[in-house]
Amino acid sequence: MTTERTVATLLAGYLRQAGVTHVFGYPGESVVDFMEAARGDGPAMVAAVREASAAFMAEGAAMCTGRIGVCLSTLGPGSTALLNGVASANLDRVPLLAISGQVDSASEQYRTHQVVDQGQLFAPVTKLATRLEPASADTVIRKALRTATAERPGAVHMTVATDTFGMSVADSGGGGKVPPLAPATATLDFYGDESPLRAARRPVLLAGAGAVRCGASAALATLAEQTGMPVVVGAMGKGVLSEDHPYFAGVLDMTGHQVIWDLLERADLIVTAGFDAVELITPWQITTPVLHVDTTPNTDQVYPARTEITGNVTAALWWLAANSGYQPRWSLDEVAAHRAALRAAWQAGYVSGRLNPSDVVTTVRAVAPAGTVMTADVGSHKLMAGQAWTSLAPRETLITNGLSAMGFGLPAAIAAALSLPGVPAVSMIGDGGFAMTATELSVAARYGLPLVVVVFADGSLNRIELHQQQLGYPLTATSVDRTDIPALAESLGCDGVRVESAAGLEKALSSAFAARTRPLVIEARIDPAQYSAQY
Ligand SMILES: Cc1ncc(C[n+]2csc(CCOP(=O)(O)OP(=O)(O)O)c2C)c(N)n1
Ligand SMILES: [Mg+2]
Repeated sequence: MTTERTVATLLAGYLRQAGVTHVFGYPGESVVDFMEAARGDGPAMVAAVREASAAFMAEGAAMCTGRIGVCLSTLGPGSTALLNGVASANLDRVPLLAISGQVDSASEQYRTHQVVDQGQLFAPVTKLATRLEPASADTVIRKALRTATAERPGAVHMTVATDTFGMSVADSGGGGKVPPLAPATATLDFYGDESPLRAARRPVLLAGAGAVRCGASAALATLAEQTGMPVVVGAMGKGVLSEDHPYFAGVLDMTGHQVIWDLLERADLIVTAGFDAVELITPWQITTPVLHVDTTPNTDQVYPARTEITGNVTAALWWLAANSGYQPRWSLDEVAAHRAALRAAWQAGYVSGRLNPSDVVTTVRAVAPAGTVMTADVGSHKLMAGQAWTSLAPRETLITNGLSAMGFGLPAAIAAALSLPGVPAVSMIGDGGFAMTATELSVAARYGLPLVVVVFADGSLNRIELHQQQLGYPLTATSVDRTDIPALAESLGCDGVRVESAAGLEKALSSAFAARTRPLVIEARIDPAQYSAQY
């Protein structure tokens, strides 16, 4: 039996079934039929201030929920604006479906007004750039969902001509049902003879976003405890081992990174657990042997590995726990001493009596309730927050390290607050990234989100300024024009406050996580000396 429906209702229905609650986008004539189809039973359309932010919102929603994120734009100027966030999700290995309209199919081959070849535009920054046609829509939607979510996940772009949305589709032959959208649950493939972990005396675990996707927290903690292995995590795997765990050993390539690289260099084996090369900032220069454990083979070859275990990361870690002996390799005192050295590294350059970047992170962490989702933007503040923020569970810290595009932090926090009602959300962003996305605050205000936005106001694009200084160049184009951030926030429907000391910040935060219906924006006037000392 076949049922008649339109391409637009078919697509909206598939998204609902895939657990998508929001489509983040910006309207245009070409997509109003889809927006109308989604209006009734959802997913709900959230209008961002610009498409670039909509794509980051979709990425943030996917990161915190584990489900595919969806963003929507019109043709041409809309789709080109969407590009950055789509590339971001792809490089961050986050499942994302980006949908853009296109002129009517009859005129697409010759019209010039607002027409770009979106297939070519998105091909290099997606796993798949496809288009919906009525005859194959049912299959192509499933293909898009499965491609975006299959390991390693990433972005899929879909072009839909204006007239196509309203056309009837025949849903037949087992269509209409979403395919599996998660990593395989139990398979394991072994490459190389023996697990080198049995013989290792100073092994270290290096966990990443793949461990989060496979839900590997319990297996990771058990393996670490049983074999006495310190656990380093990539920035996008933060929280996969609770950072108050005695075997937690820090975040790779965030502030204080040399202490972590020294630990990895001194180890006699690195056991990766869903660690992905996109979680690196510095090149891999150490020669410690690696046992590669991931959902995919070691095709990047950023590090050589003679043994690979591929499949579900959780299953691989349980297998290793059962087959690696019970002899603790590191004592808890040794791991604690390492953590103390790491803490000293991210505190280095602390200036008493000033508002240091580390103060901002630790002060907010101290008052943020358990379960708070924290998003960071990109710059010096990200490196500090990535290390100094204590993550207690996976998907609570949203950081981009693939494309590492400024403009991610605020939209991602808005999406987290929308996707997880009742869950506190805080965004830590630089004044440069804030300037790029500040008007999105009106979206947070529109929905009455109790979001806390902390702007690290140092008057500079600090990360780039430090680089200019190191090269001995005069500072050029790296200052950030001072704005009255609280006044700007209030004009966008938020509360705003400026602080210049840790005590002032504590006061501003005193009711920040209480029941509120307006976002709170805190301009934290920091002294960036700590960044310079650590560069
Ligand atoms: C979209 C984009 N443009 C440029 C860069 C390069 N970049 C990396 S960090 C940085 C400085 C960010 O400044 P700010 O937001 O003030 O954060 P801070 O470094 O001062 O903490 C820049 C320009 C980038 N990552 N993304
Ligand atoms: Mg700055």
